[in-house]
Amino acid sequence: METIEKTDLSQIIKPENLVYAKPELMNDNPMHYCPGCSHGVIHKLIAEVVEEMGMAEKTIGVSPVGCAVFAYNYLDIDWEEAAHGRAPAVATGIKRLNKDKMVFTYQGDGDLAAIGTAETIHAANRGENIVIIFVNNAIYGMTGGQMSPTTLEGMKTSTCPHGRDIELNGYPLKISDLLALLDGTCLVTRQSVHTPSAVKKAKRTLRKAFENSMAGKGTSVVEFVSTCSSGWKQTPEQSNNWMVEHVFPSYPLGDLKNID
Ligand SMILES: Cc1ncc(C[n+]2csc(CCOP(=O)(O)OP(=O)(O)O)c2C)c(N)n1
Repeated sequence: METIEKTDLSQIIKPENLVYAKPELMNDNPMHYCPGCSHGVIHKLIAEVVEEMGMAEKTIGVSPVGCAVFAYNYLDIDWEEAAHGRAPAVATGIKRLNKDKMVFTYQGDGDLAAIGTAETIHAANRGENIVIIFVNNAIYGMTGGQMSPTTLEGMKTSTCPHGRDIELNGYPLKISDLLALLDGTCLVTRQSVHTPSAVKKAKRTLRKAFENSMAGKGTSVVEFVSTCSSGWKQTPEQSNNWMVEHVFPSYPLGDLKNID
């Protein structure tokens, strides 16, 4: 088979002309995520922040079940796998035994706000010094687009093809708002990566969250309101627009709590 030689960009691009470089912590494995999925950009932000903080050797991610499970294929840090919903409990144990490590969970809404509600609320209520990264695409992406607790009213999914019915299914769960009420949380914020400026803002907030965890300030929760073009049955562009038009009004971006 023909081998493709890797081009050493540093030989071609002068440092003063370099506008972007892939973080070293992101490896060259081809990503399996669907076109338009937010996971890739969020992975990149984690890699950049960890790298810029000089914490590459001291960061441990905990990924449970859902599309997030494959994060360990792309980010060259230490990872621990957790059962569905259990990441905050596993992260608690890791952080308590390794106080010098920077520990975070990486969870979807089905994972964090359904099967893992108890683990999430209690870890945050204990004020564990971990970062909870919550990728909220309002759907169970990996298993075929079923309704999740955060699915919007009227939103169609494979298990509510006529749209979420409040009488039947209850209200969309604003779990970050709940977490902000707990004394153990120091930062609870809702971000997105749908535009370059949103990405920049999200990165700053993510860094603050990681710094909080190392300063022992308690639990930081960074929710990323995200797209799932496959689950939503839209093109990447449509899903980005649909998120702005329909999801942001229910899950508005910004800090819900930020204690310095
Ligand atoms: C104990 C257990 N129950 C159910 C499943 C099946 N399952 C795998 S992924 C998933 C949904 C994950 O959805 P979400 O957390 O929203 O993540 P996404 O795939 O949307 O990123 C479910 C129910 C499982 N693997 N383990």
